[in-house]
Amino acid sequence: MTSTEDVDASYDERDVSVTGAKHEAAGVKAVMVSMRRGLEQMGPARTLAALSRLNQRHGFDCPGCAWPEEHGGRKLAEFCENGAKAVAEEATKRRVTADFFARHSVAELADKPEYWLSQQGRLTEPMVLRPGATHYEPIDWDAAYRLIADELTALDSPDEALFYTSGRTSNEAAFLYQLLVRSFGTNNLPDCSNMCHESSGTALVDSIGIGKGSVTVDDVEHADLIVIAGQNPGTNHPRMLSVLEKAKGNGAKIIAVNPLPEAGLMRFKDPQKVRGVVGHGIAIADEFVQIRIGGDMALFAGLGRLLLEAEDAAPGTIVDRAFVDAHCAGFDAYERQTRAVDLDVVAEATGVDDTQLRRVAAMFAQSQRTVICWAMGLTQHRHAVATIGEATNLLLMRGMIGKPGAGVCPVRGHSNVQGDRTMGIWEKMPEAFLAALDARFGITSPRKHGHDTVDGIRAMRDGRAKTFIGMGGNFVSATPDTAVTEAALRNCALTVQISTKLNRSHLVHGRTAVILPTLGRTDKDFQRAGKQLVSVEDSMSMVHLSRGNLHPPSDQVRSEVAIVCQLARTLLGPDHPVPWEAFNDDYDLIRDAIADVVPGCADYNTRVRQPDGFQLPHPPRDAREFPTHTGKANFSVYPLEWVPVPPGRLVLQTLRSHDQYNTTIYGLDDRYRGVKGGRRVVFVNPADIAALGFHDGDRVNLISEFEGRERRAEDFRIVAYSTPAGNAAAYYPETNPLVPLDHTAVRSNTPVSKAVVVRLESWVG
Ligand SMILES: Nc1nc2c(c(=O)[nH]1)N[C@H]1C(S)=C(S)[C@@H](COP(=O)(O)OP(=O)(O)OC[C@H]3O[C@@H](n4cnc5c(=O)[nH]c(N)nc54)[C@H](O)[C@@H]3O)O[C@H]1N2
Ligand SMILES: Nc1nc2c(c(=O)[nH]1)N[C@H]1C(S)=C(S)[C@@H](COP(=O)(O)OP(=O)(O)OC[C@H]3O[C@@H](n4cnc5c(=O)[nH]c(N)nc54)[C@H](O)[C@@H]3O)O[C@H]1N2
Ligand SMILES: [Mo]
Repeated sequence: MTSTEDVDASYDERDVSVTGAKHEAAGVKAVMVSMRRGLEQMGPARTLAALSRLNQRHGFDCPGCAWPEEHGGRKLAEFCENGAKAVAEEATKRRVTADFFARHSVAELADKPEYWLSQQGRLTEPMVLRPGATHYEPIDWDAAYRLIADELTALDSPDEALFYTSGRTSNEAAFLYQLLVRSFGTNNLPDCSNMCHESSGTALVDSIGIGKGSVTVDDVEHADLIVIAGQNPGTNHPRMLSVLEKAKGNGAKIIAVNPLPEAGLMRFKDPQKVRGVVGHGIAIADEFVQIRIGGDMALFAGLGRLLLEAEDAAPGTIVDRAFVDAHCAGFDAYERQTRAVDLDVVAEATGVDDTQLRRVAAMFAQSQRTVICWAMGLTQHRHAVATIGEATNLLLMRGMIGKPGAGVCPVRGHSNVQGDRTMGIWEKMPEAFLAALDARFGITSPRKHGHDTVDGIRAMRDGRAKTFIGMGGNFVSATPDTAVTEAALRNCALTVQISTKLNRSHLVHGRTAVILPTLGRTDKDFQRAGKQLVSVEDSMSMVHLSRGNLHPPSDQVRSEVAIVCQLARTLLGPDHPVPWEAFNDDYDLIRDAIADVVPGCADYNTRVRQPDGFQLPHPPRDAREFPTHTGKANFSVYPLEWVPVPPGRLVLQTLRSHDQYNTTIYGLDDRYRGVKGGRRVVFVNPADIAALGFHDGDRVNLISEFEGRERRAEDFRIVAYSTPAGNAAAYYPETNPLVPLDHTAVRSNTPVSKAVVVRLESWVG
């Protein structure tokens, strides 16, 4: 692609077409789609170079999801359709140059959809938008660091700056970034996890003392019962399907809990097997629980009651008394509350009939090794922390933690979101971590907790935060309440985005704005000491290396580590006790520092170089030790909550299509749900469509109602779809304007993106 023309990525939402939803995931079609996207973006040589190194021992970690690689005998192509799309998106040969920014004003680009923006290609040089200017112009690196450092130094307090992180950043870059931020003097480290699995972390720290999943791939493969609640693995964690297939081969039963009959949960065709190429693949779910949005806490509570009754009928068969007595606290209170659960309320909250509830309870009762997996369908609710606590209660009662084949499995999103947390990206890191950091470097980290994502938006809105720096991500489009967030960012003196690709966060900006182009996972990274490696941690606490092998988009693009080190030197001065220059030259030195500071990382450089890396400690998994405030695993007891549907309204969940990565839109086809050529659709139960006086295919506005205020998103095509009555679904980020900033999960402060009360109104074109 030459630099004098744009990539044609225009489309008309009027062309959206809707066919029947698919009931199986993957298969040959998936391979074809991934090859086509690779060839379009990268050409044949780069496609081969990239895909043959993806998730291999000497290759790079997939920038797709955080599901672990298979160890030992990896398949030649250990990737999936959506991993291949993630790679094509990053390794594309398309380029956004200074010339591109000269041709397009910021105002013009701000009118383009995210799809158009991300299709233009990789960012190639640092750019600045001066106060009042209409266009970005080039700036050299040193001048960019100086400009940012001057703005930061001019603040009344370091707490007036926000340092956001998205979850692709390597462990090395994340460790240095939080070190820079704390050296500067603030804990304002909001991250994408605040909008993602924060509720899982909060609930699990209460229940088992560590906010991470307790299972390995091997455990999932050897479980006899796997629950998949609020997760769409066929699209968002496709490599999980082959593990589920293996588990089924070993005799596991699978229960899918979801308002939608997602293709990957129903059937799966492994494209790497002949069986995947013909026929209808294998059935995944033995039991599909089509739950009402927000009904999961009631489901787990109802199952708890039925399990306690099963214990009464056959004492000693259900409750693992030895485990509960030795390792748990709060069982009595849990038992009292759970025996009193009203099964009529459970039926109302879940929409699940008594027969199915009892069938599911029997599956739990018969299981010797249960794993519960979940993702955003549980975490993005007002009562998310309580819901995850309730799911964990079921496992604790049955002694299903800290033994092979059983445990909790929050399936993470971004490929290194878990690692970033381990490295200190959190607005409230524990004292022990801060003390170790201070001791290692001779700095004094601030102790006052910082802003998370939602509080950070409030701070910018209210003028309490004036500088925003984003280490990756697309803050404007990923966060709730788009109008409020946009105004908040425009209220800043400076916004800086360290990015691989163009996105809307470059176009909704502070008085001055800077774009710093950076290397991605697939790019080669050379520093003074030679070729550098980085490391990442997957959803199951495995830490391993990632080595890019492609030529970077331009010689102007810097690694995240280099950007942090050079900014730190400019901001903190040459006498700062952290050896920024040496860290920049040789990432082994960063890993030595990580080994000294981060728990479980001793001997990091050696262990990360073992063929499959190493696993971080997890006391509940490793030794049935529970480092909670009671020193035991805690049953959690919260009042039962669910999401009733107000009359004439729908409860809307905002979710991902099969053709996007969060705010990066790969394409316009949600193949498994049968939507093609557009994204402004709303899936509604056919009975609701009729009751509300509409027809399939009508165009409507969505109006969200929260605490007396209305928010609007216009012109969506109604698609009749299988979802419980009263529920609806539409894609994120188009629906983020509807999600109220102040509607967040209790305790985790995660925006409630899966339960937005809306009414429909005819769209008048
Ligand atoms: N290809 C691709 N891969 C990705 C991503 C991507 O955008 N594209 N994003 C990455 C990230 S950051 C994340 S966090 C993960 C997200 O992975 P998921 O959590 O699978 O993503 P969502 O599309 O938000 O899907 C939520 C699922 O929960 C269901 N659900 C909604 N409400 C409820 C409820 O109340 N109860 C229950 N039981 N189910 C409910 C929805 O129907 C849907 O199936 O994927 C990661 N992987
Ligand atoms: N309504 C609604 N809102 C949601 C959600 C939802 O389900 N519904 N889900 C939430 C969830 S789970 C998440 S995780 C957040 C996601 O929030 P973010 O992580 O902020 O968003 P992404 O779309 O993943 O960010 C994409 C951008 O990251 C940059 N990028 C990609 N790779 C790299 C890299 O290697 N380095 C750097 N520096 N930059 C890179 C590119 O410029 C790209 O444009 O959104 C949340 N928002
Ligand atoms: Mo996420």
